[in-house]
Amino acid sequence: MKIVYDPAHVSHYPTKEIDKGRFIENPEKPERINQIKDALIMKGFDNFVPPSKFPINYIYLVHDEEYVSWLKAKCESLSEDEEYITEVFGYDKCFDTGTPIKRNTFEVAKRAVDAALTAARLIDSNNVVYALIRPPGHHATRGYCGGYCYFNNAAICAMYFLKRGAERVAILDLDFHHGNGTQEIFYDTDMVYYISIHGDPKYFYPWITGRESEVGEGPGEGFNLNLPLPPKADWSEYSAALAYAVNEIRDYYPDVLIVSLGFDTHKDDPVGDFLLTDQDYSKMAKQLSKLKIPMLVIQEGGYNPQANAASAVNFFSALE
Ligand code: SP5
Ligand code: ZN
Repeated sequence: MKIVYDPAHVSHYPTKEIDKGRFIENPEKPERINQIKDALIMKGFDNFVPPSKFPINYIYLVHDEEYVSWLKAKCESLSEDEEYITEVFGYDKCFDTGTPIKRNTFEVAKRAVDAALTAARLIDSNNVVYALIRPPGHHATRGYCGGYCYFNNAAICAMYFLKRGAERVAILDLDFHHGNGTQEIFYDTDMVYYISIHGDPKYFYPWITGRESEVGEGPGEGFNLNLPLPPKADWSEYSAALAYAVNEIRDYYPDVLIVSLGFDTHKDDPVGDFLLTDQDYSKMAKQLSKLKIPMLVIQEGGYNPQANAASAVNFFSALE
């Protein structure tokens, strides 16, 4: 399995966020994915590929130019250690106070897109490629950053596949949080089927999206599926939702499946609130392998570096 990884991600390192009016430590740290990389190497995965550069136009397939220029200008206005947290939504093109912007954020977020696109380009009719990237992407909407996400890596890759002639793309979002950005971007199309299993937004971020009643609109009606689970959901509840999702994907018969993979579903994750164990990630991968559809796996959340590493090793060992 090819793994696309770019060591330059370390130069985006948010340190804080505002949660319920207080500063807390920001968990979206470089160690999150470096520990995954080290553990995969230890396990014998050695097919690492550096990202190629792609033109900025790929980002415009998904994001508004106004948002992209705002983010770039904001980064350029900051000094080395300055960390900008949104003050007024709408004036700032960021929808929460958990997504700090630093001087290198634009550059690193762009490089994550490049790594994801490099992985997408490596997809052929019968393989799995893993984009081991940060910052994550699934909360980023067309016009806003948020939820530690700046560019929607998975959505940009879906557009890439459509441009390259795919007729149908499925996105299975397994991060603990609902991918409000990805849902929004493809809400009105039947060419991308977005399916997400996540903590019920009645209790968890992003609060305002992720309900079962959100089914898509216009031609997209029926091509958006939310499977919210209660707090402390374990493998018995999770696997039932996953089996349902896998059946939906099989019936849709996409040319490619993009998996937005977050390990914040792990029982030891400090942000998520499910109870999945290390072993459950092997079972998860086995269910997905049955599909026999080319699979682009894109890293989203997961905030306990050790749990991330164990989960990733089990997931990718079971896929191979
Ligand atoms: C990509 C991704 O996983 N983004 C998640 C963003 C979640 N941000 C808000 C988290 C607020 C949680 N506050 C509770 C602190 C628990 N100790
Ligand atoms: Zn998450």
